[in-house]
Amino acid sequence: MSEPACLFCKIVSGEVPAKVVRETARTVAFRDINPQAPTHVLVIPREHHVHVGALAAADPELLAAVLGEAHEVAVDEGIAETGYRVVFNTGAQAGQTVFHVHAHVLGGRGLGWPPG
Ligand code: IU
Repeated sequence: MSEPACLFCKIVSGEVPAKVVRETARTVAFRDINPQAPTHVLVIPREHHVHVGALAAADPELLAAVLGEAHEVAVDEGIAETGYRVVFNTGAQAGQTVFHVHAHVLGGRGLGWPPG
């Protein structure tokens, strides 16, 4: 289940290059092209789902796998103990610009609250 016009589906297929840091049978994690923190990695399911709500409804086990990989990225990056944030921007008003669900894993600096 991939969408031909979807940028992140093209990263999954290898058609568009990305700095991949972790891969599993169902997920891919790669560095964000415009990092907002010293660690900024995106974790995506290989399957196309538009946002976290759609993924939760269609395949909760896959959502759990995405979250598990987000933590493994934090471990690999050495930020699991100091602290990190997992963000799903969901919908245009929340800042979602790529409509293939992705977990932002952010850390390596102090992160303000509330977010902007
Ligand atoms: P958003 O939550 O949908 O706004 O996040 C999309 C992210 O995808 C954003 O942080 C971009 O910098 C990132 N990104 C990328 O890593 N590679 C790309 O080719 C494109 C966007 I377009």
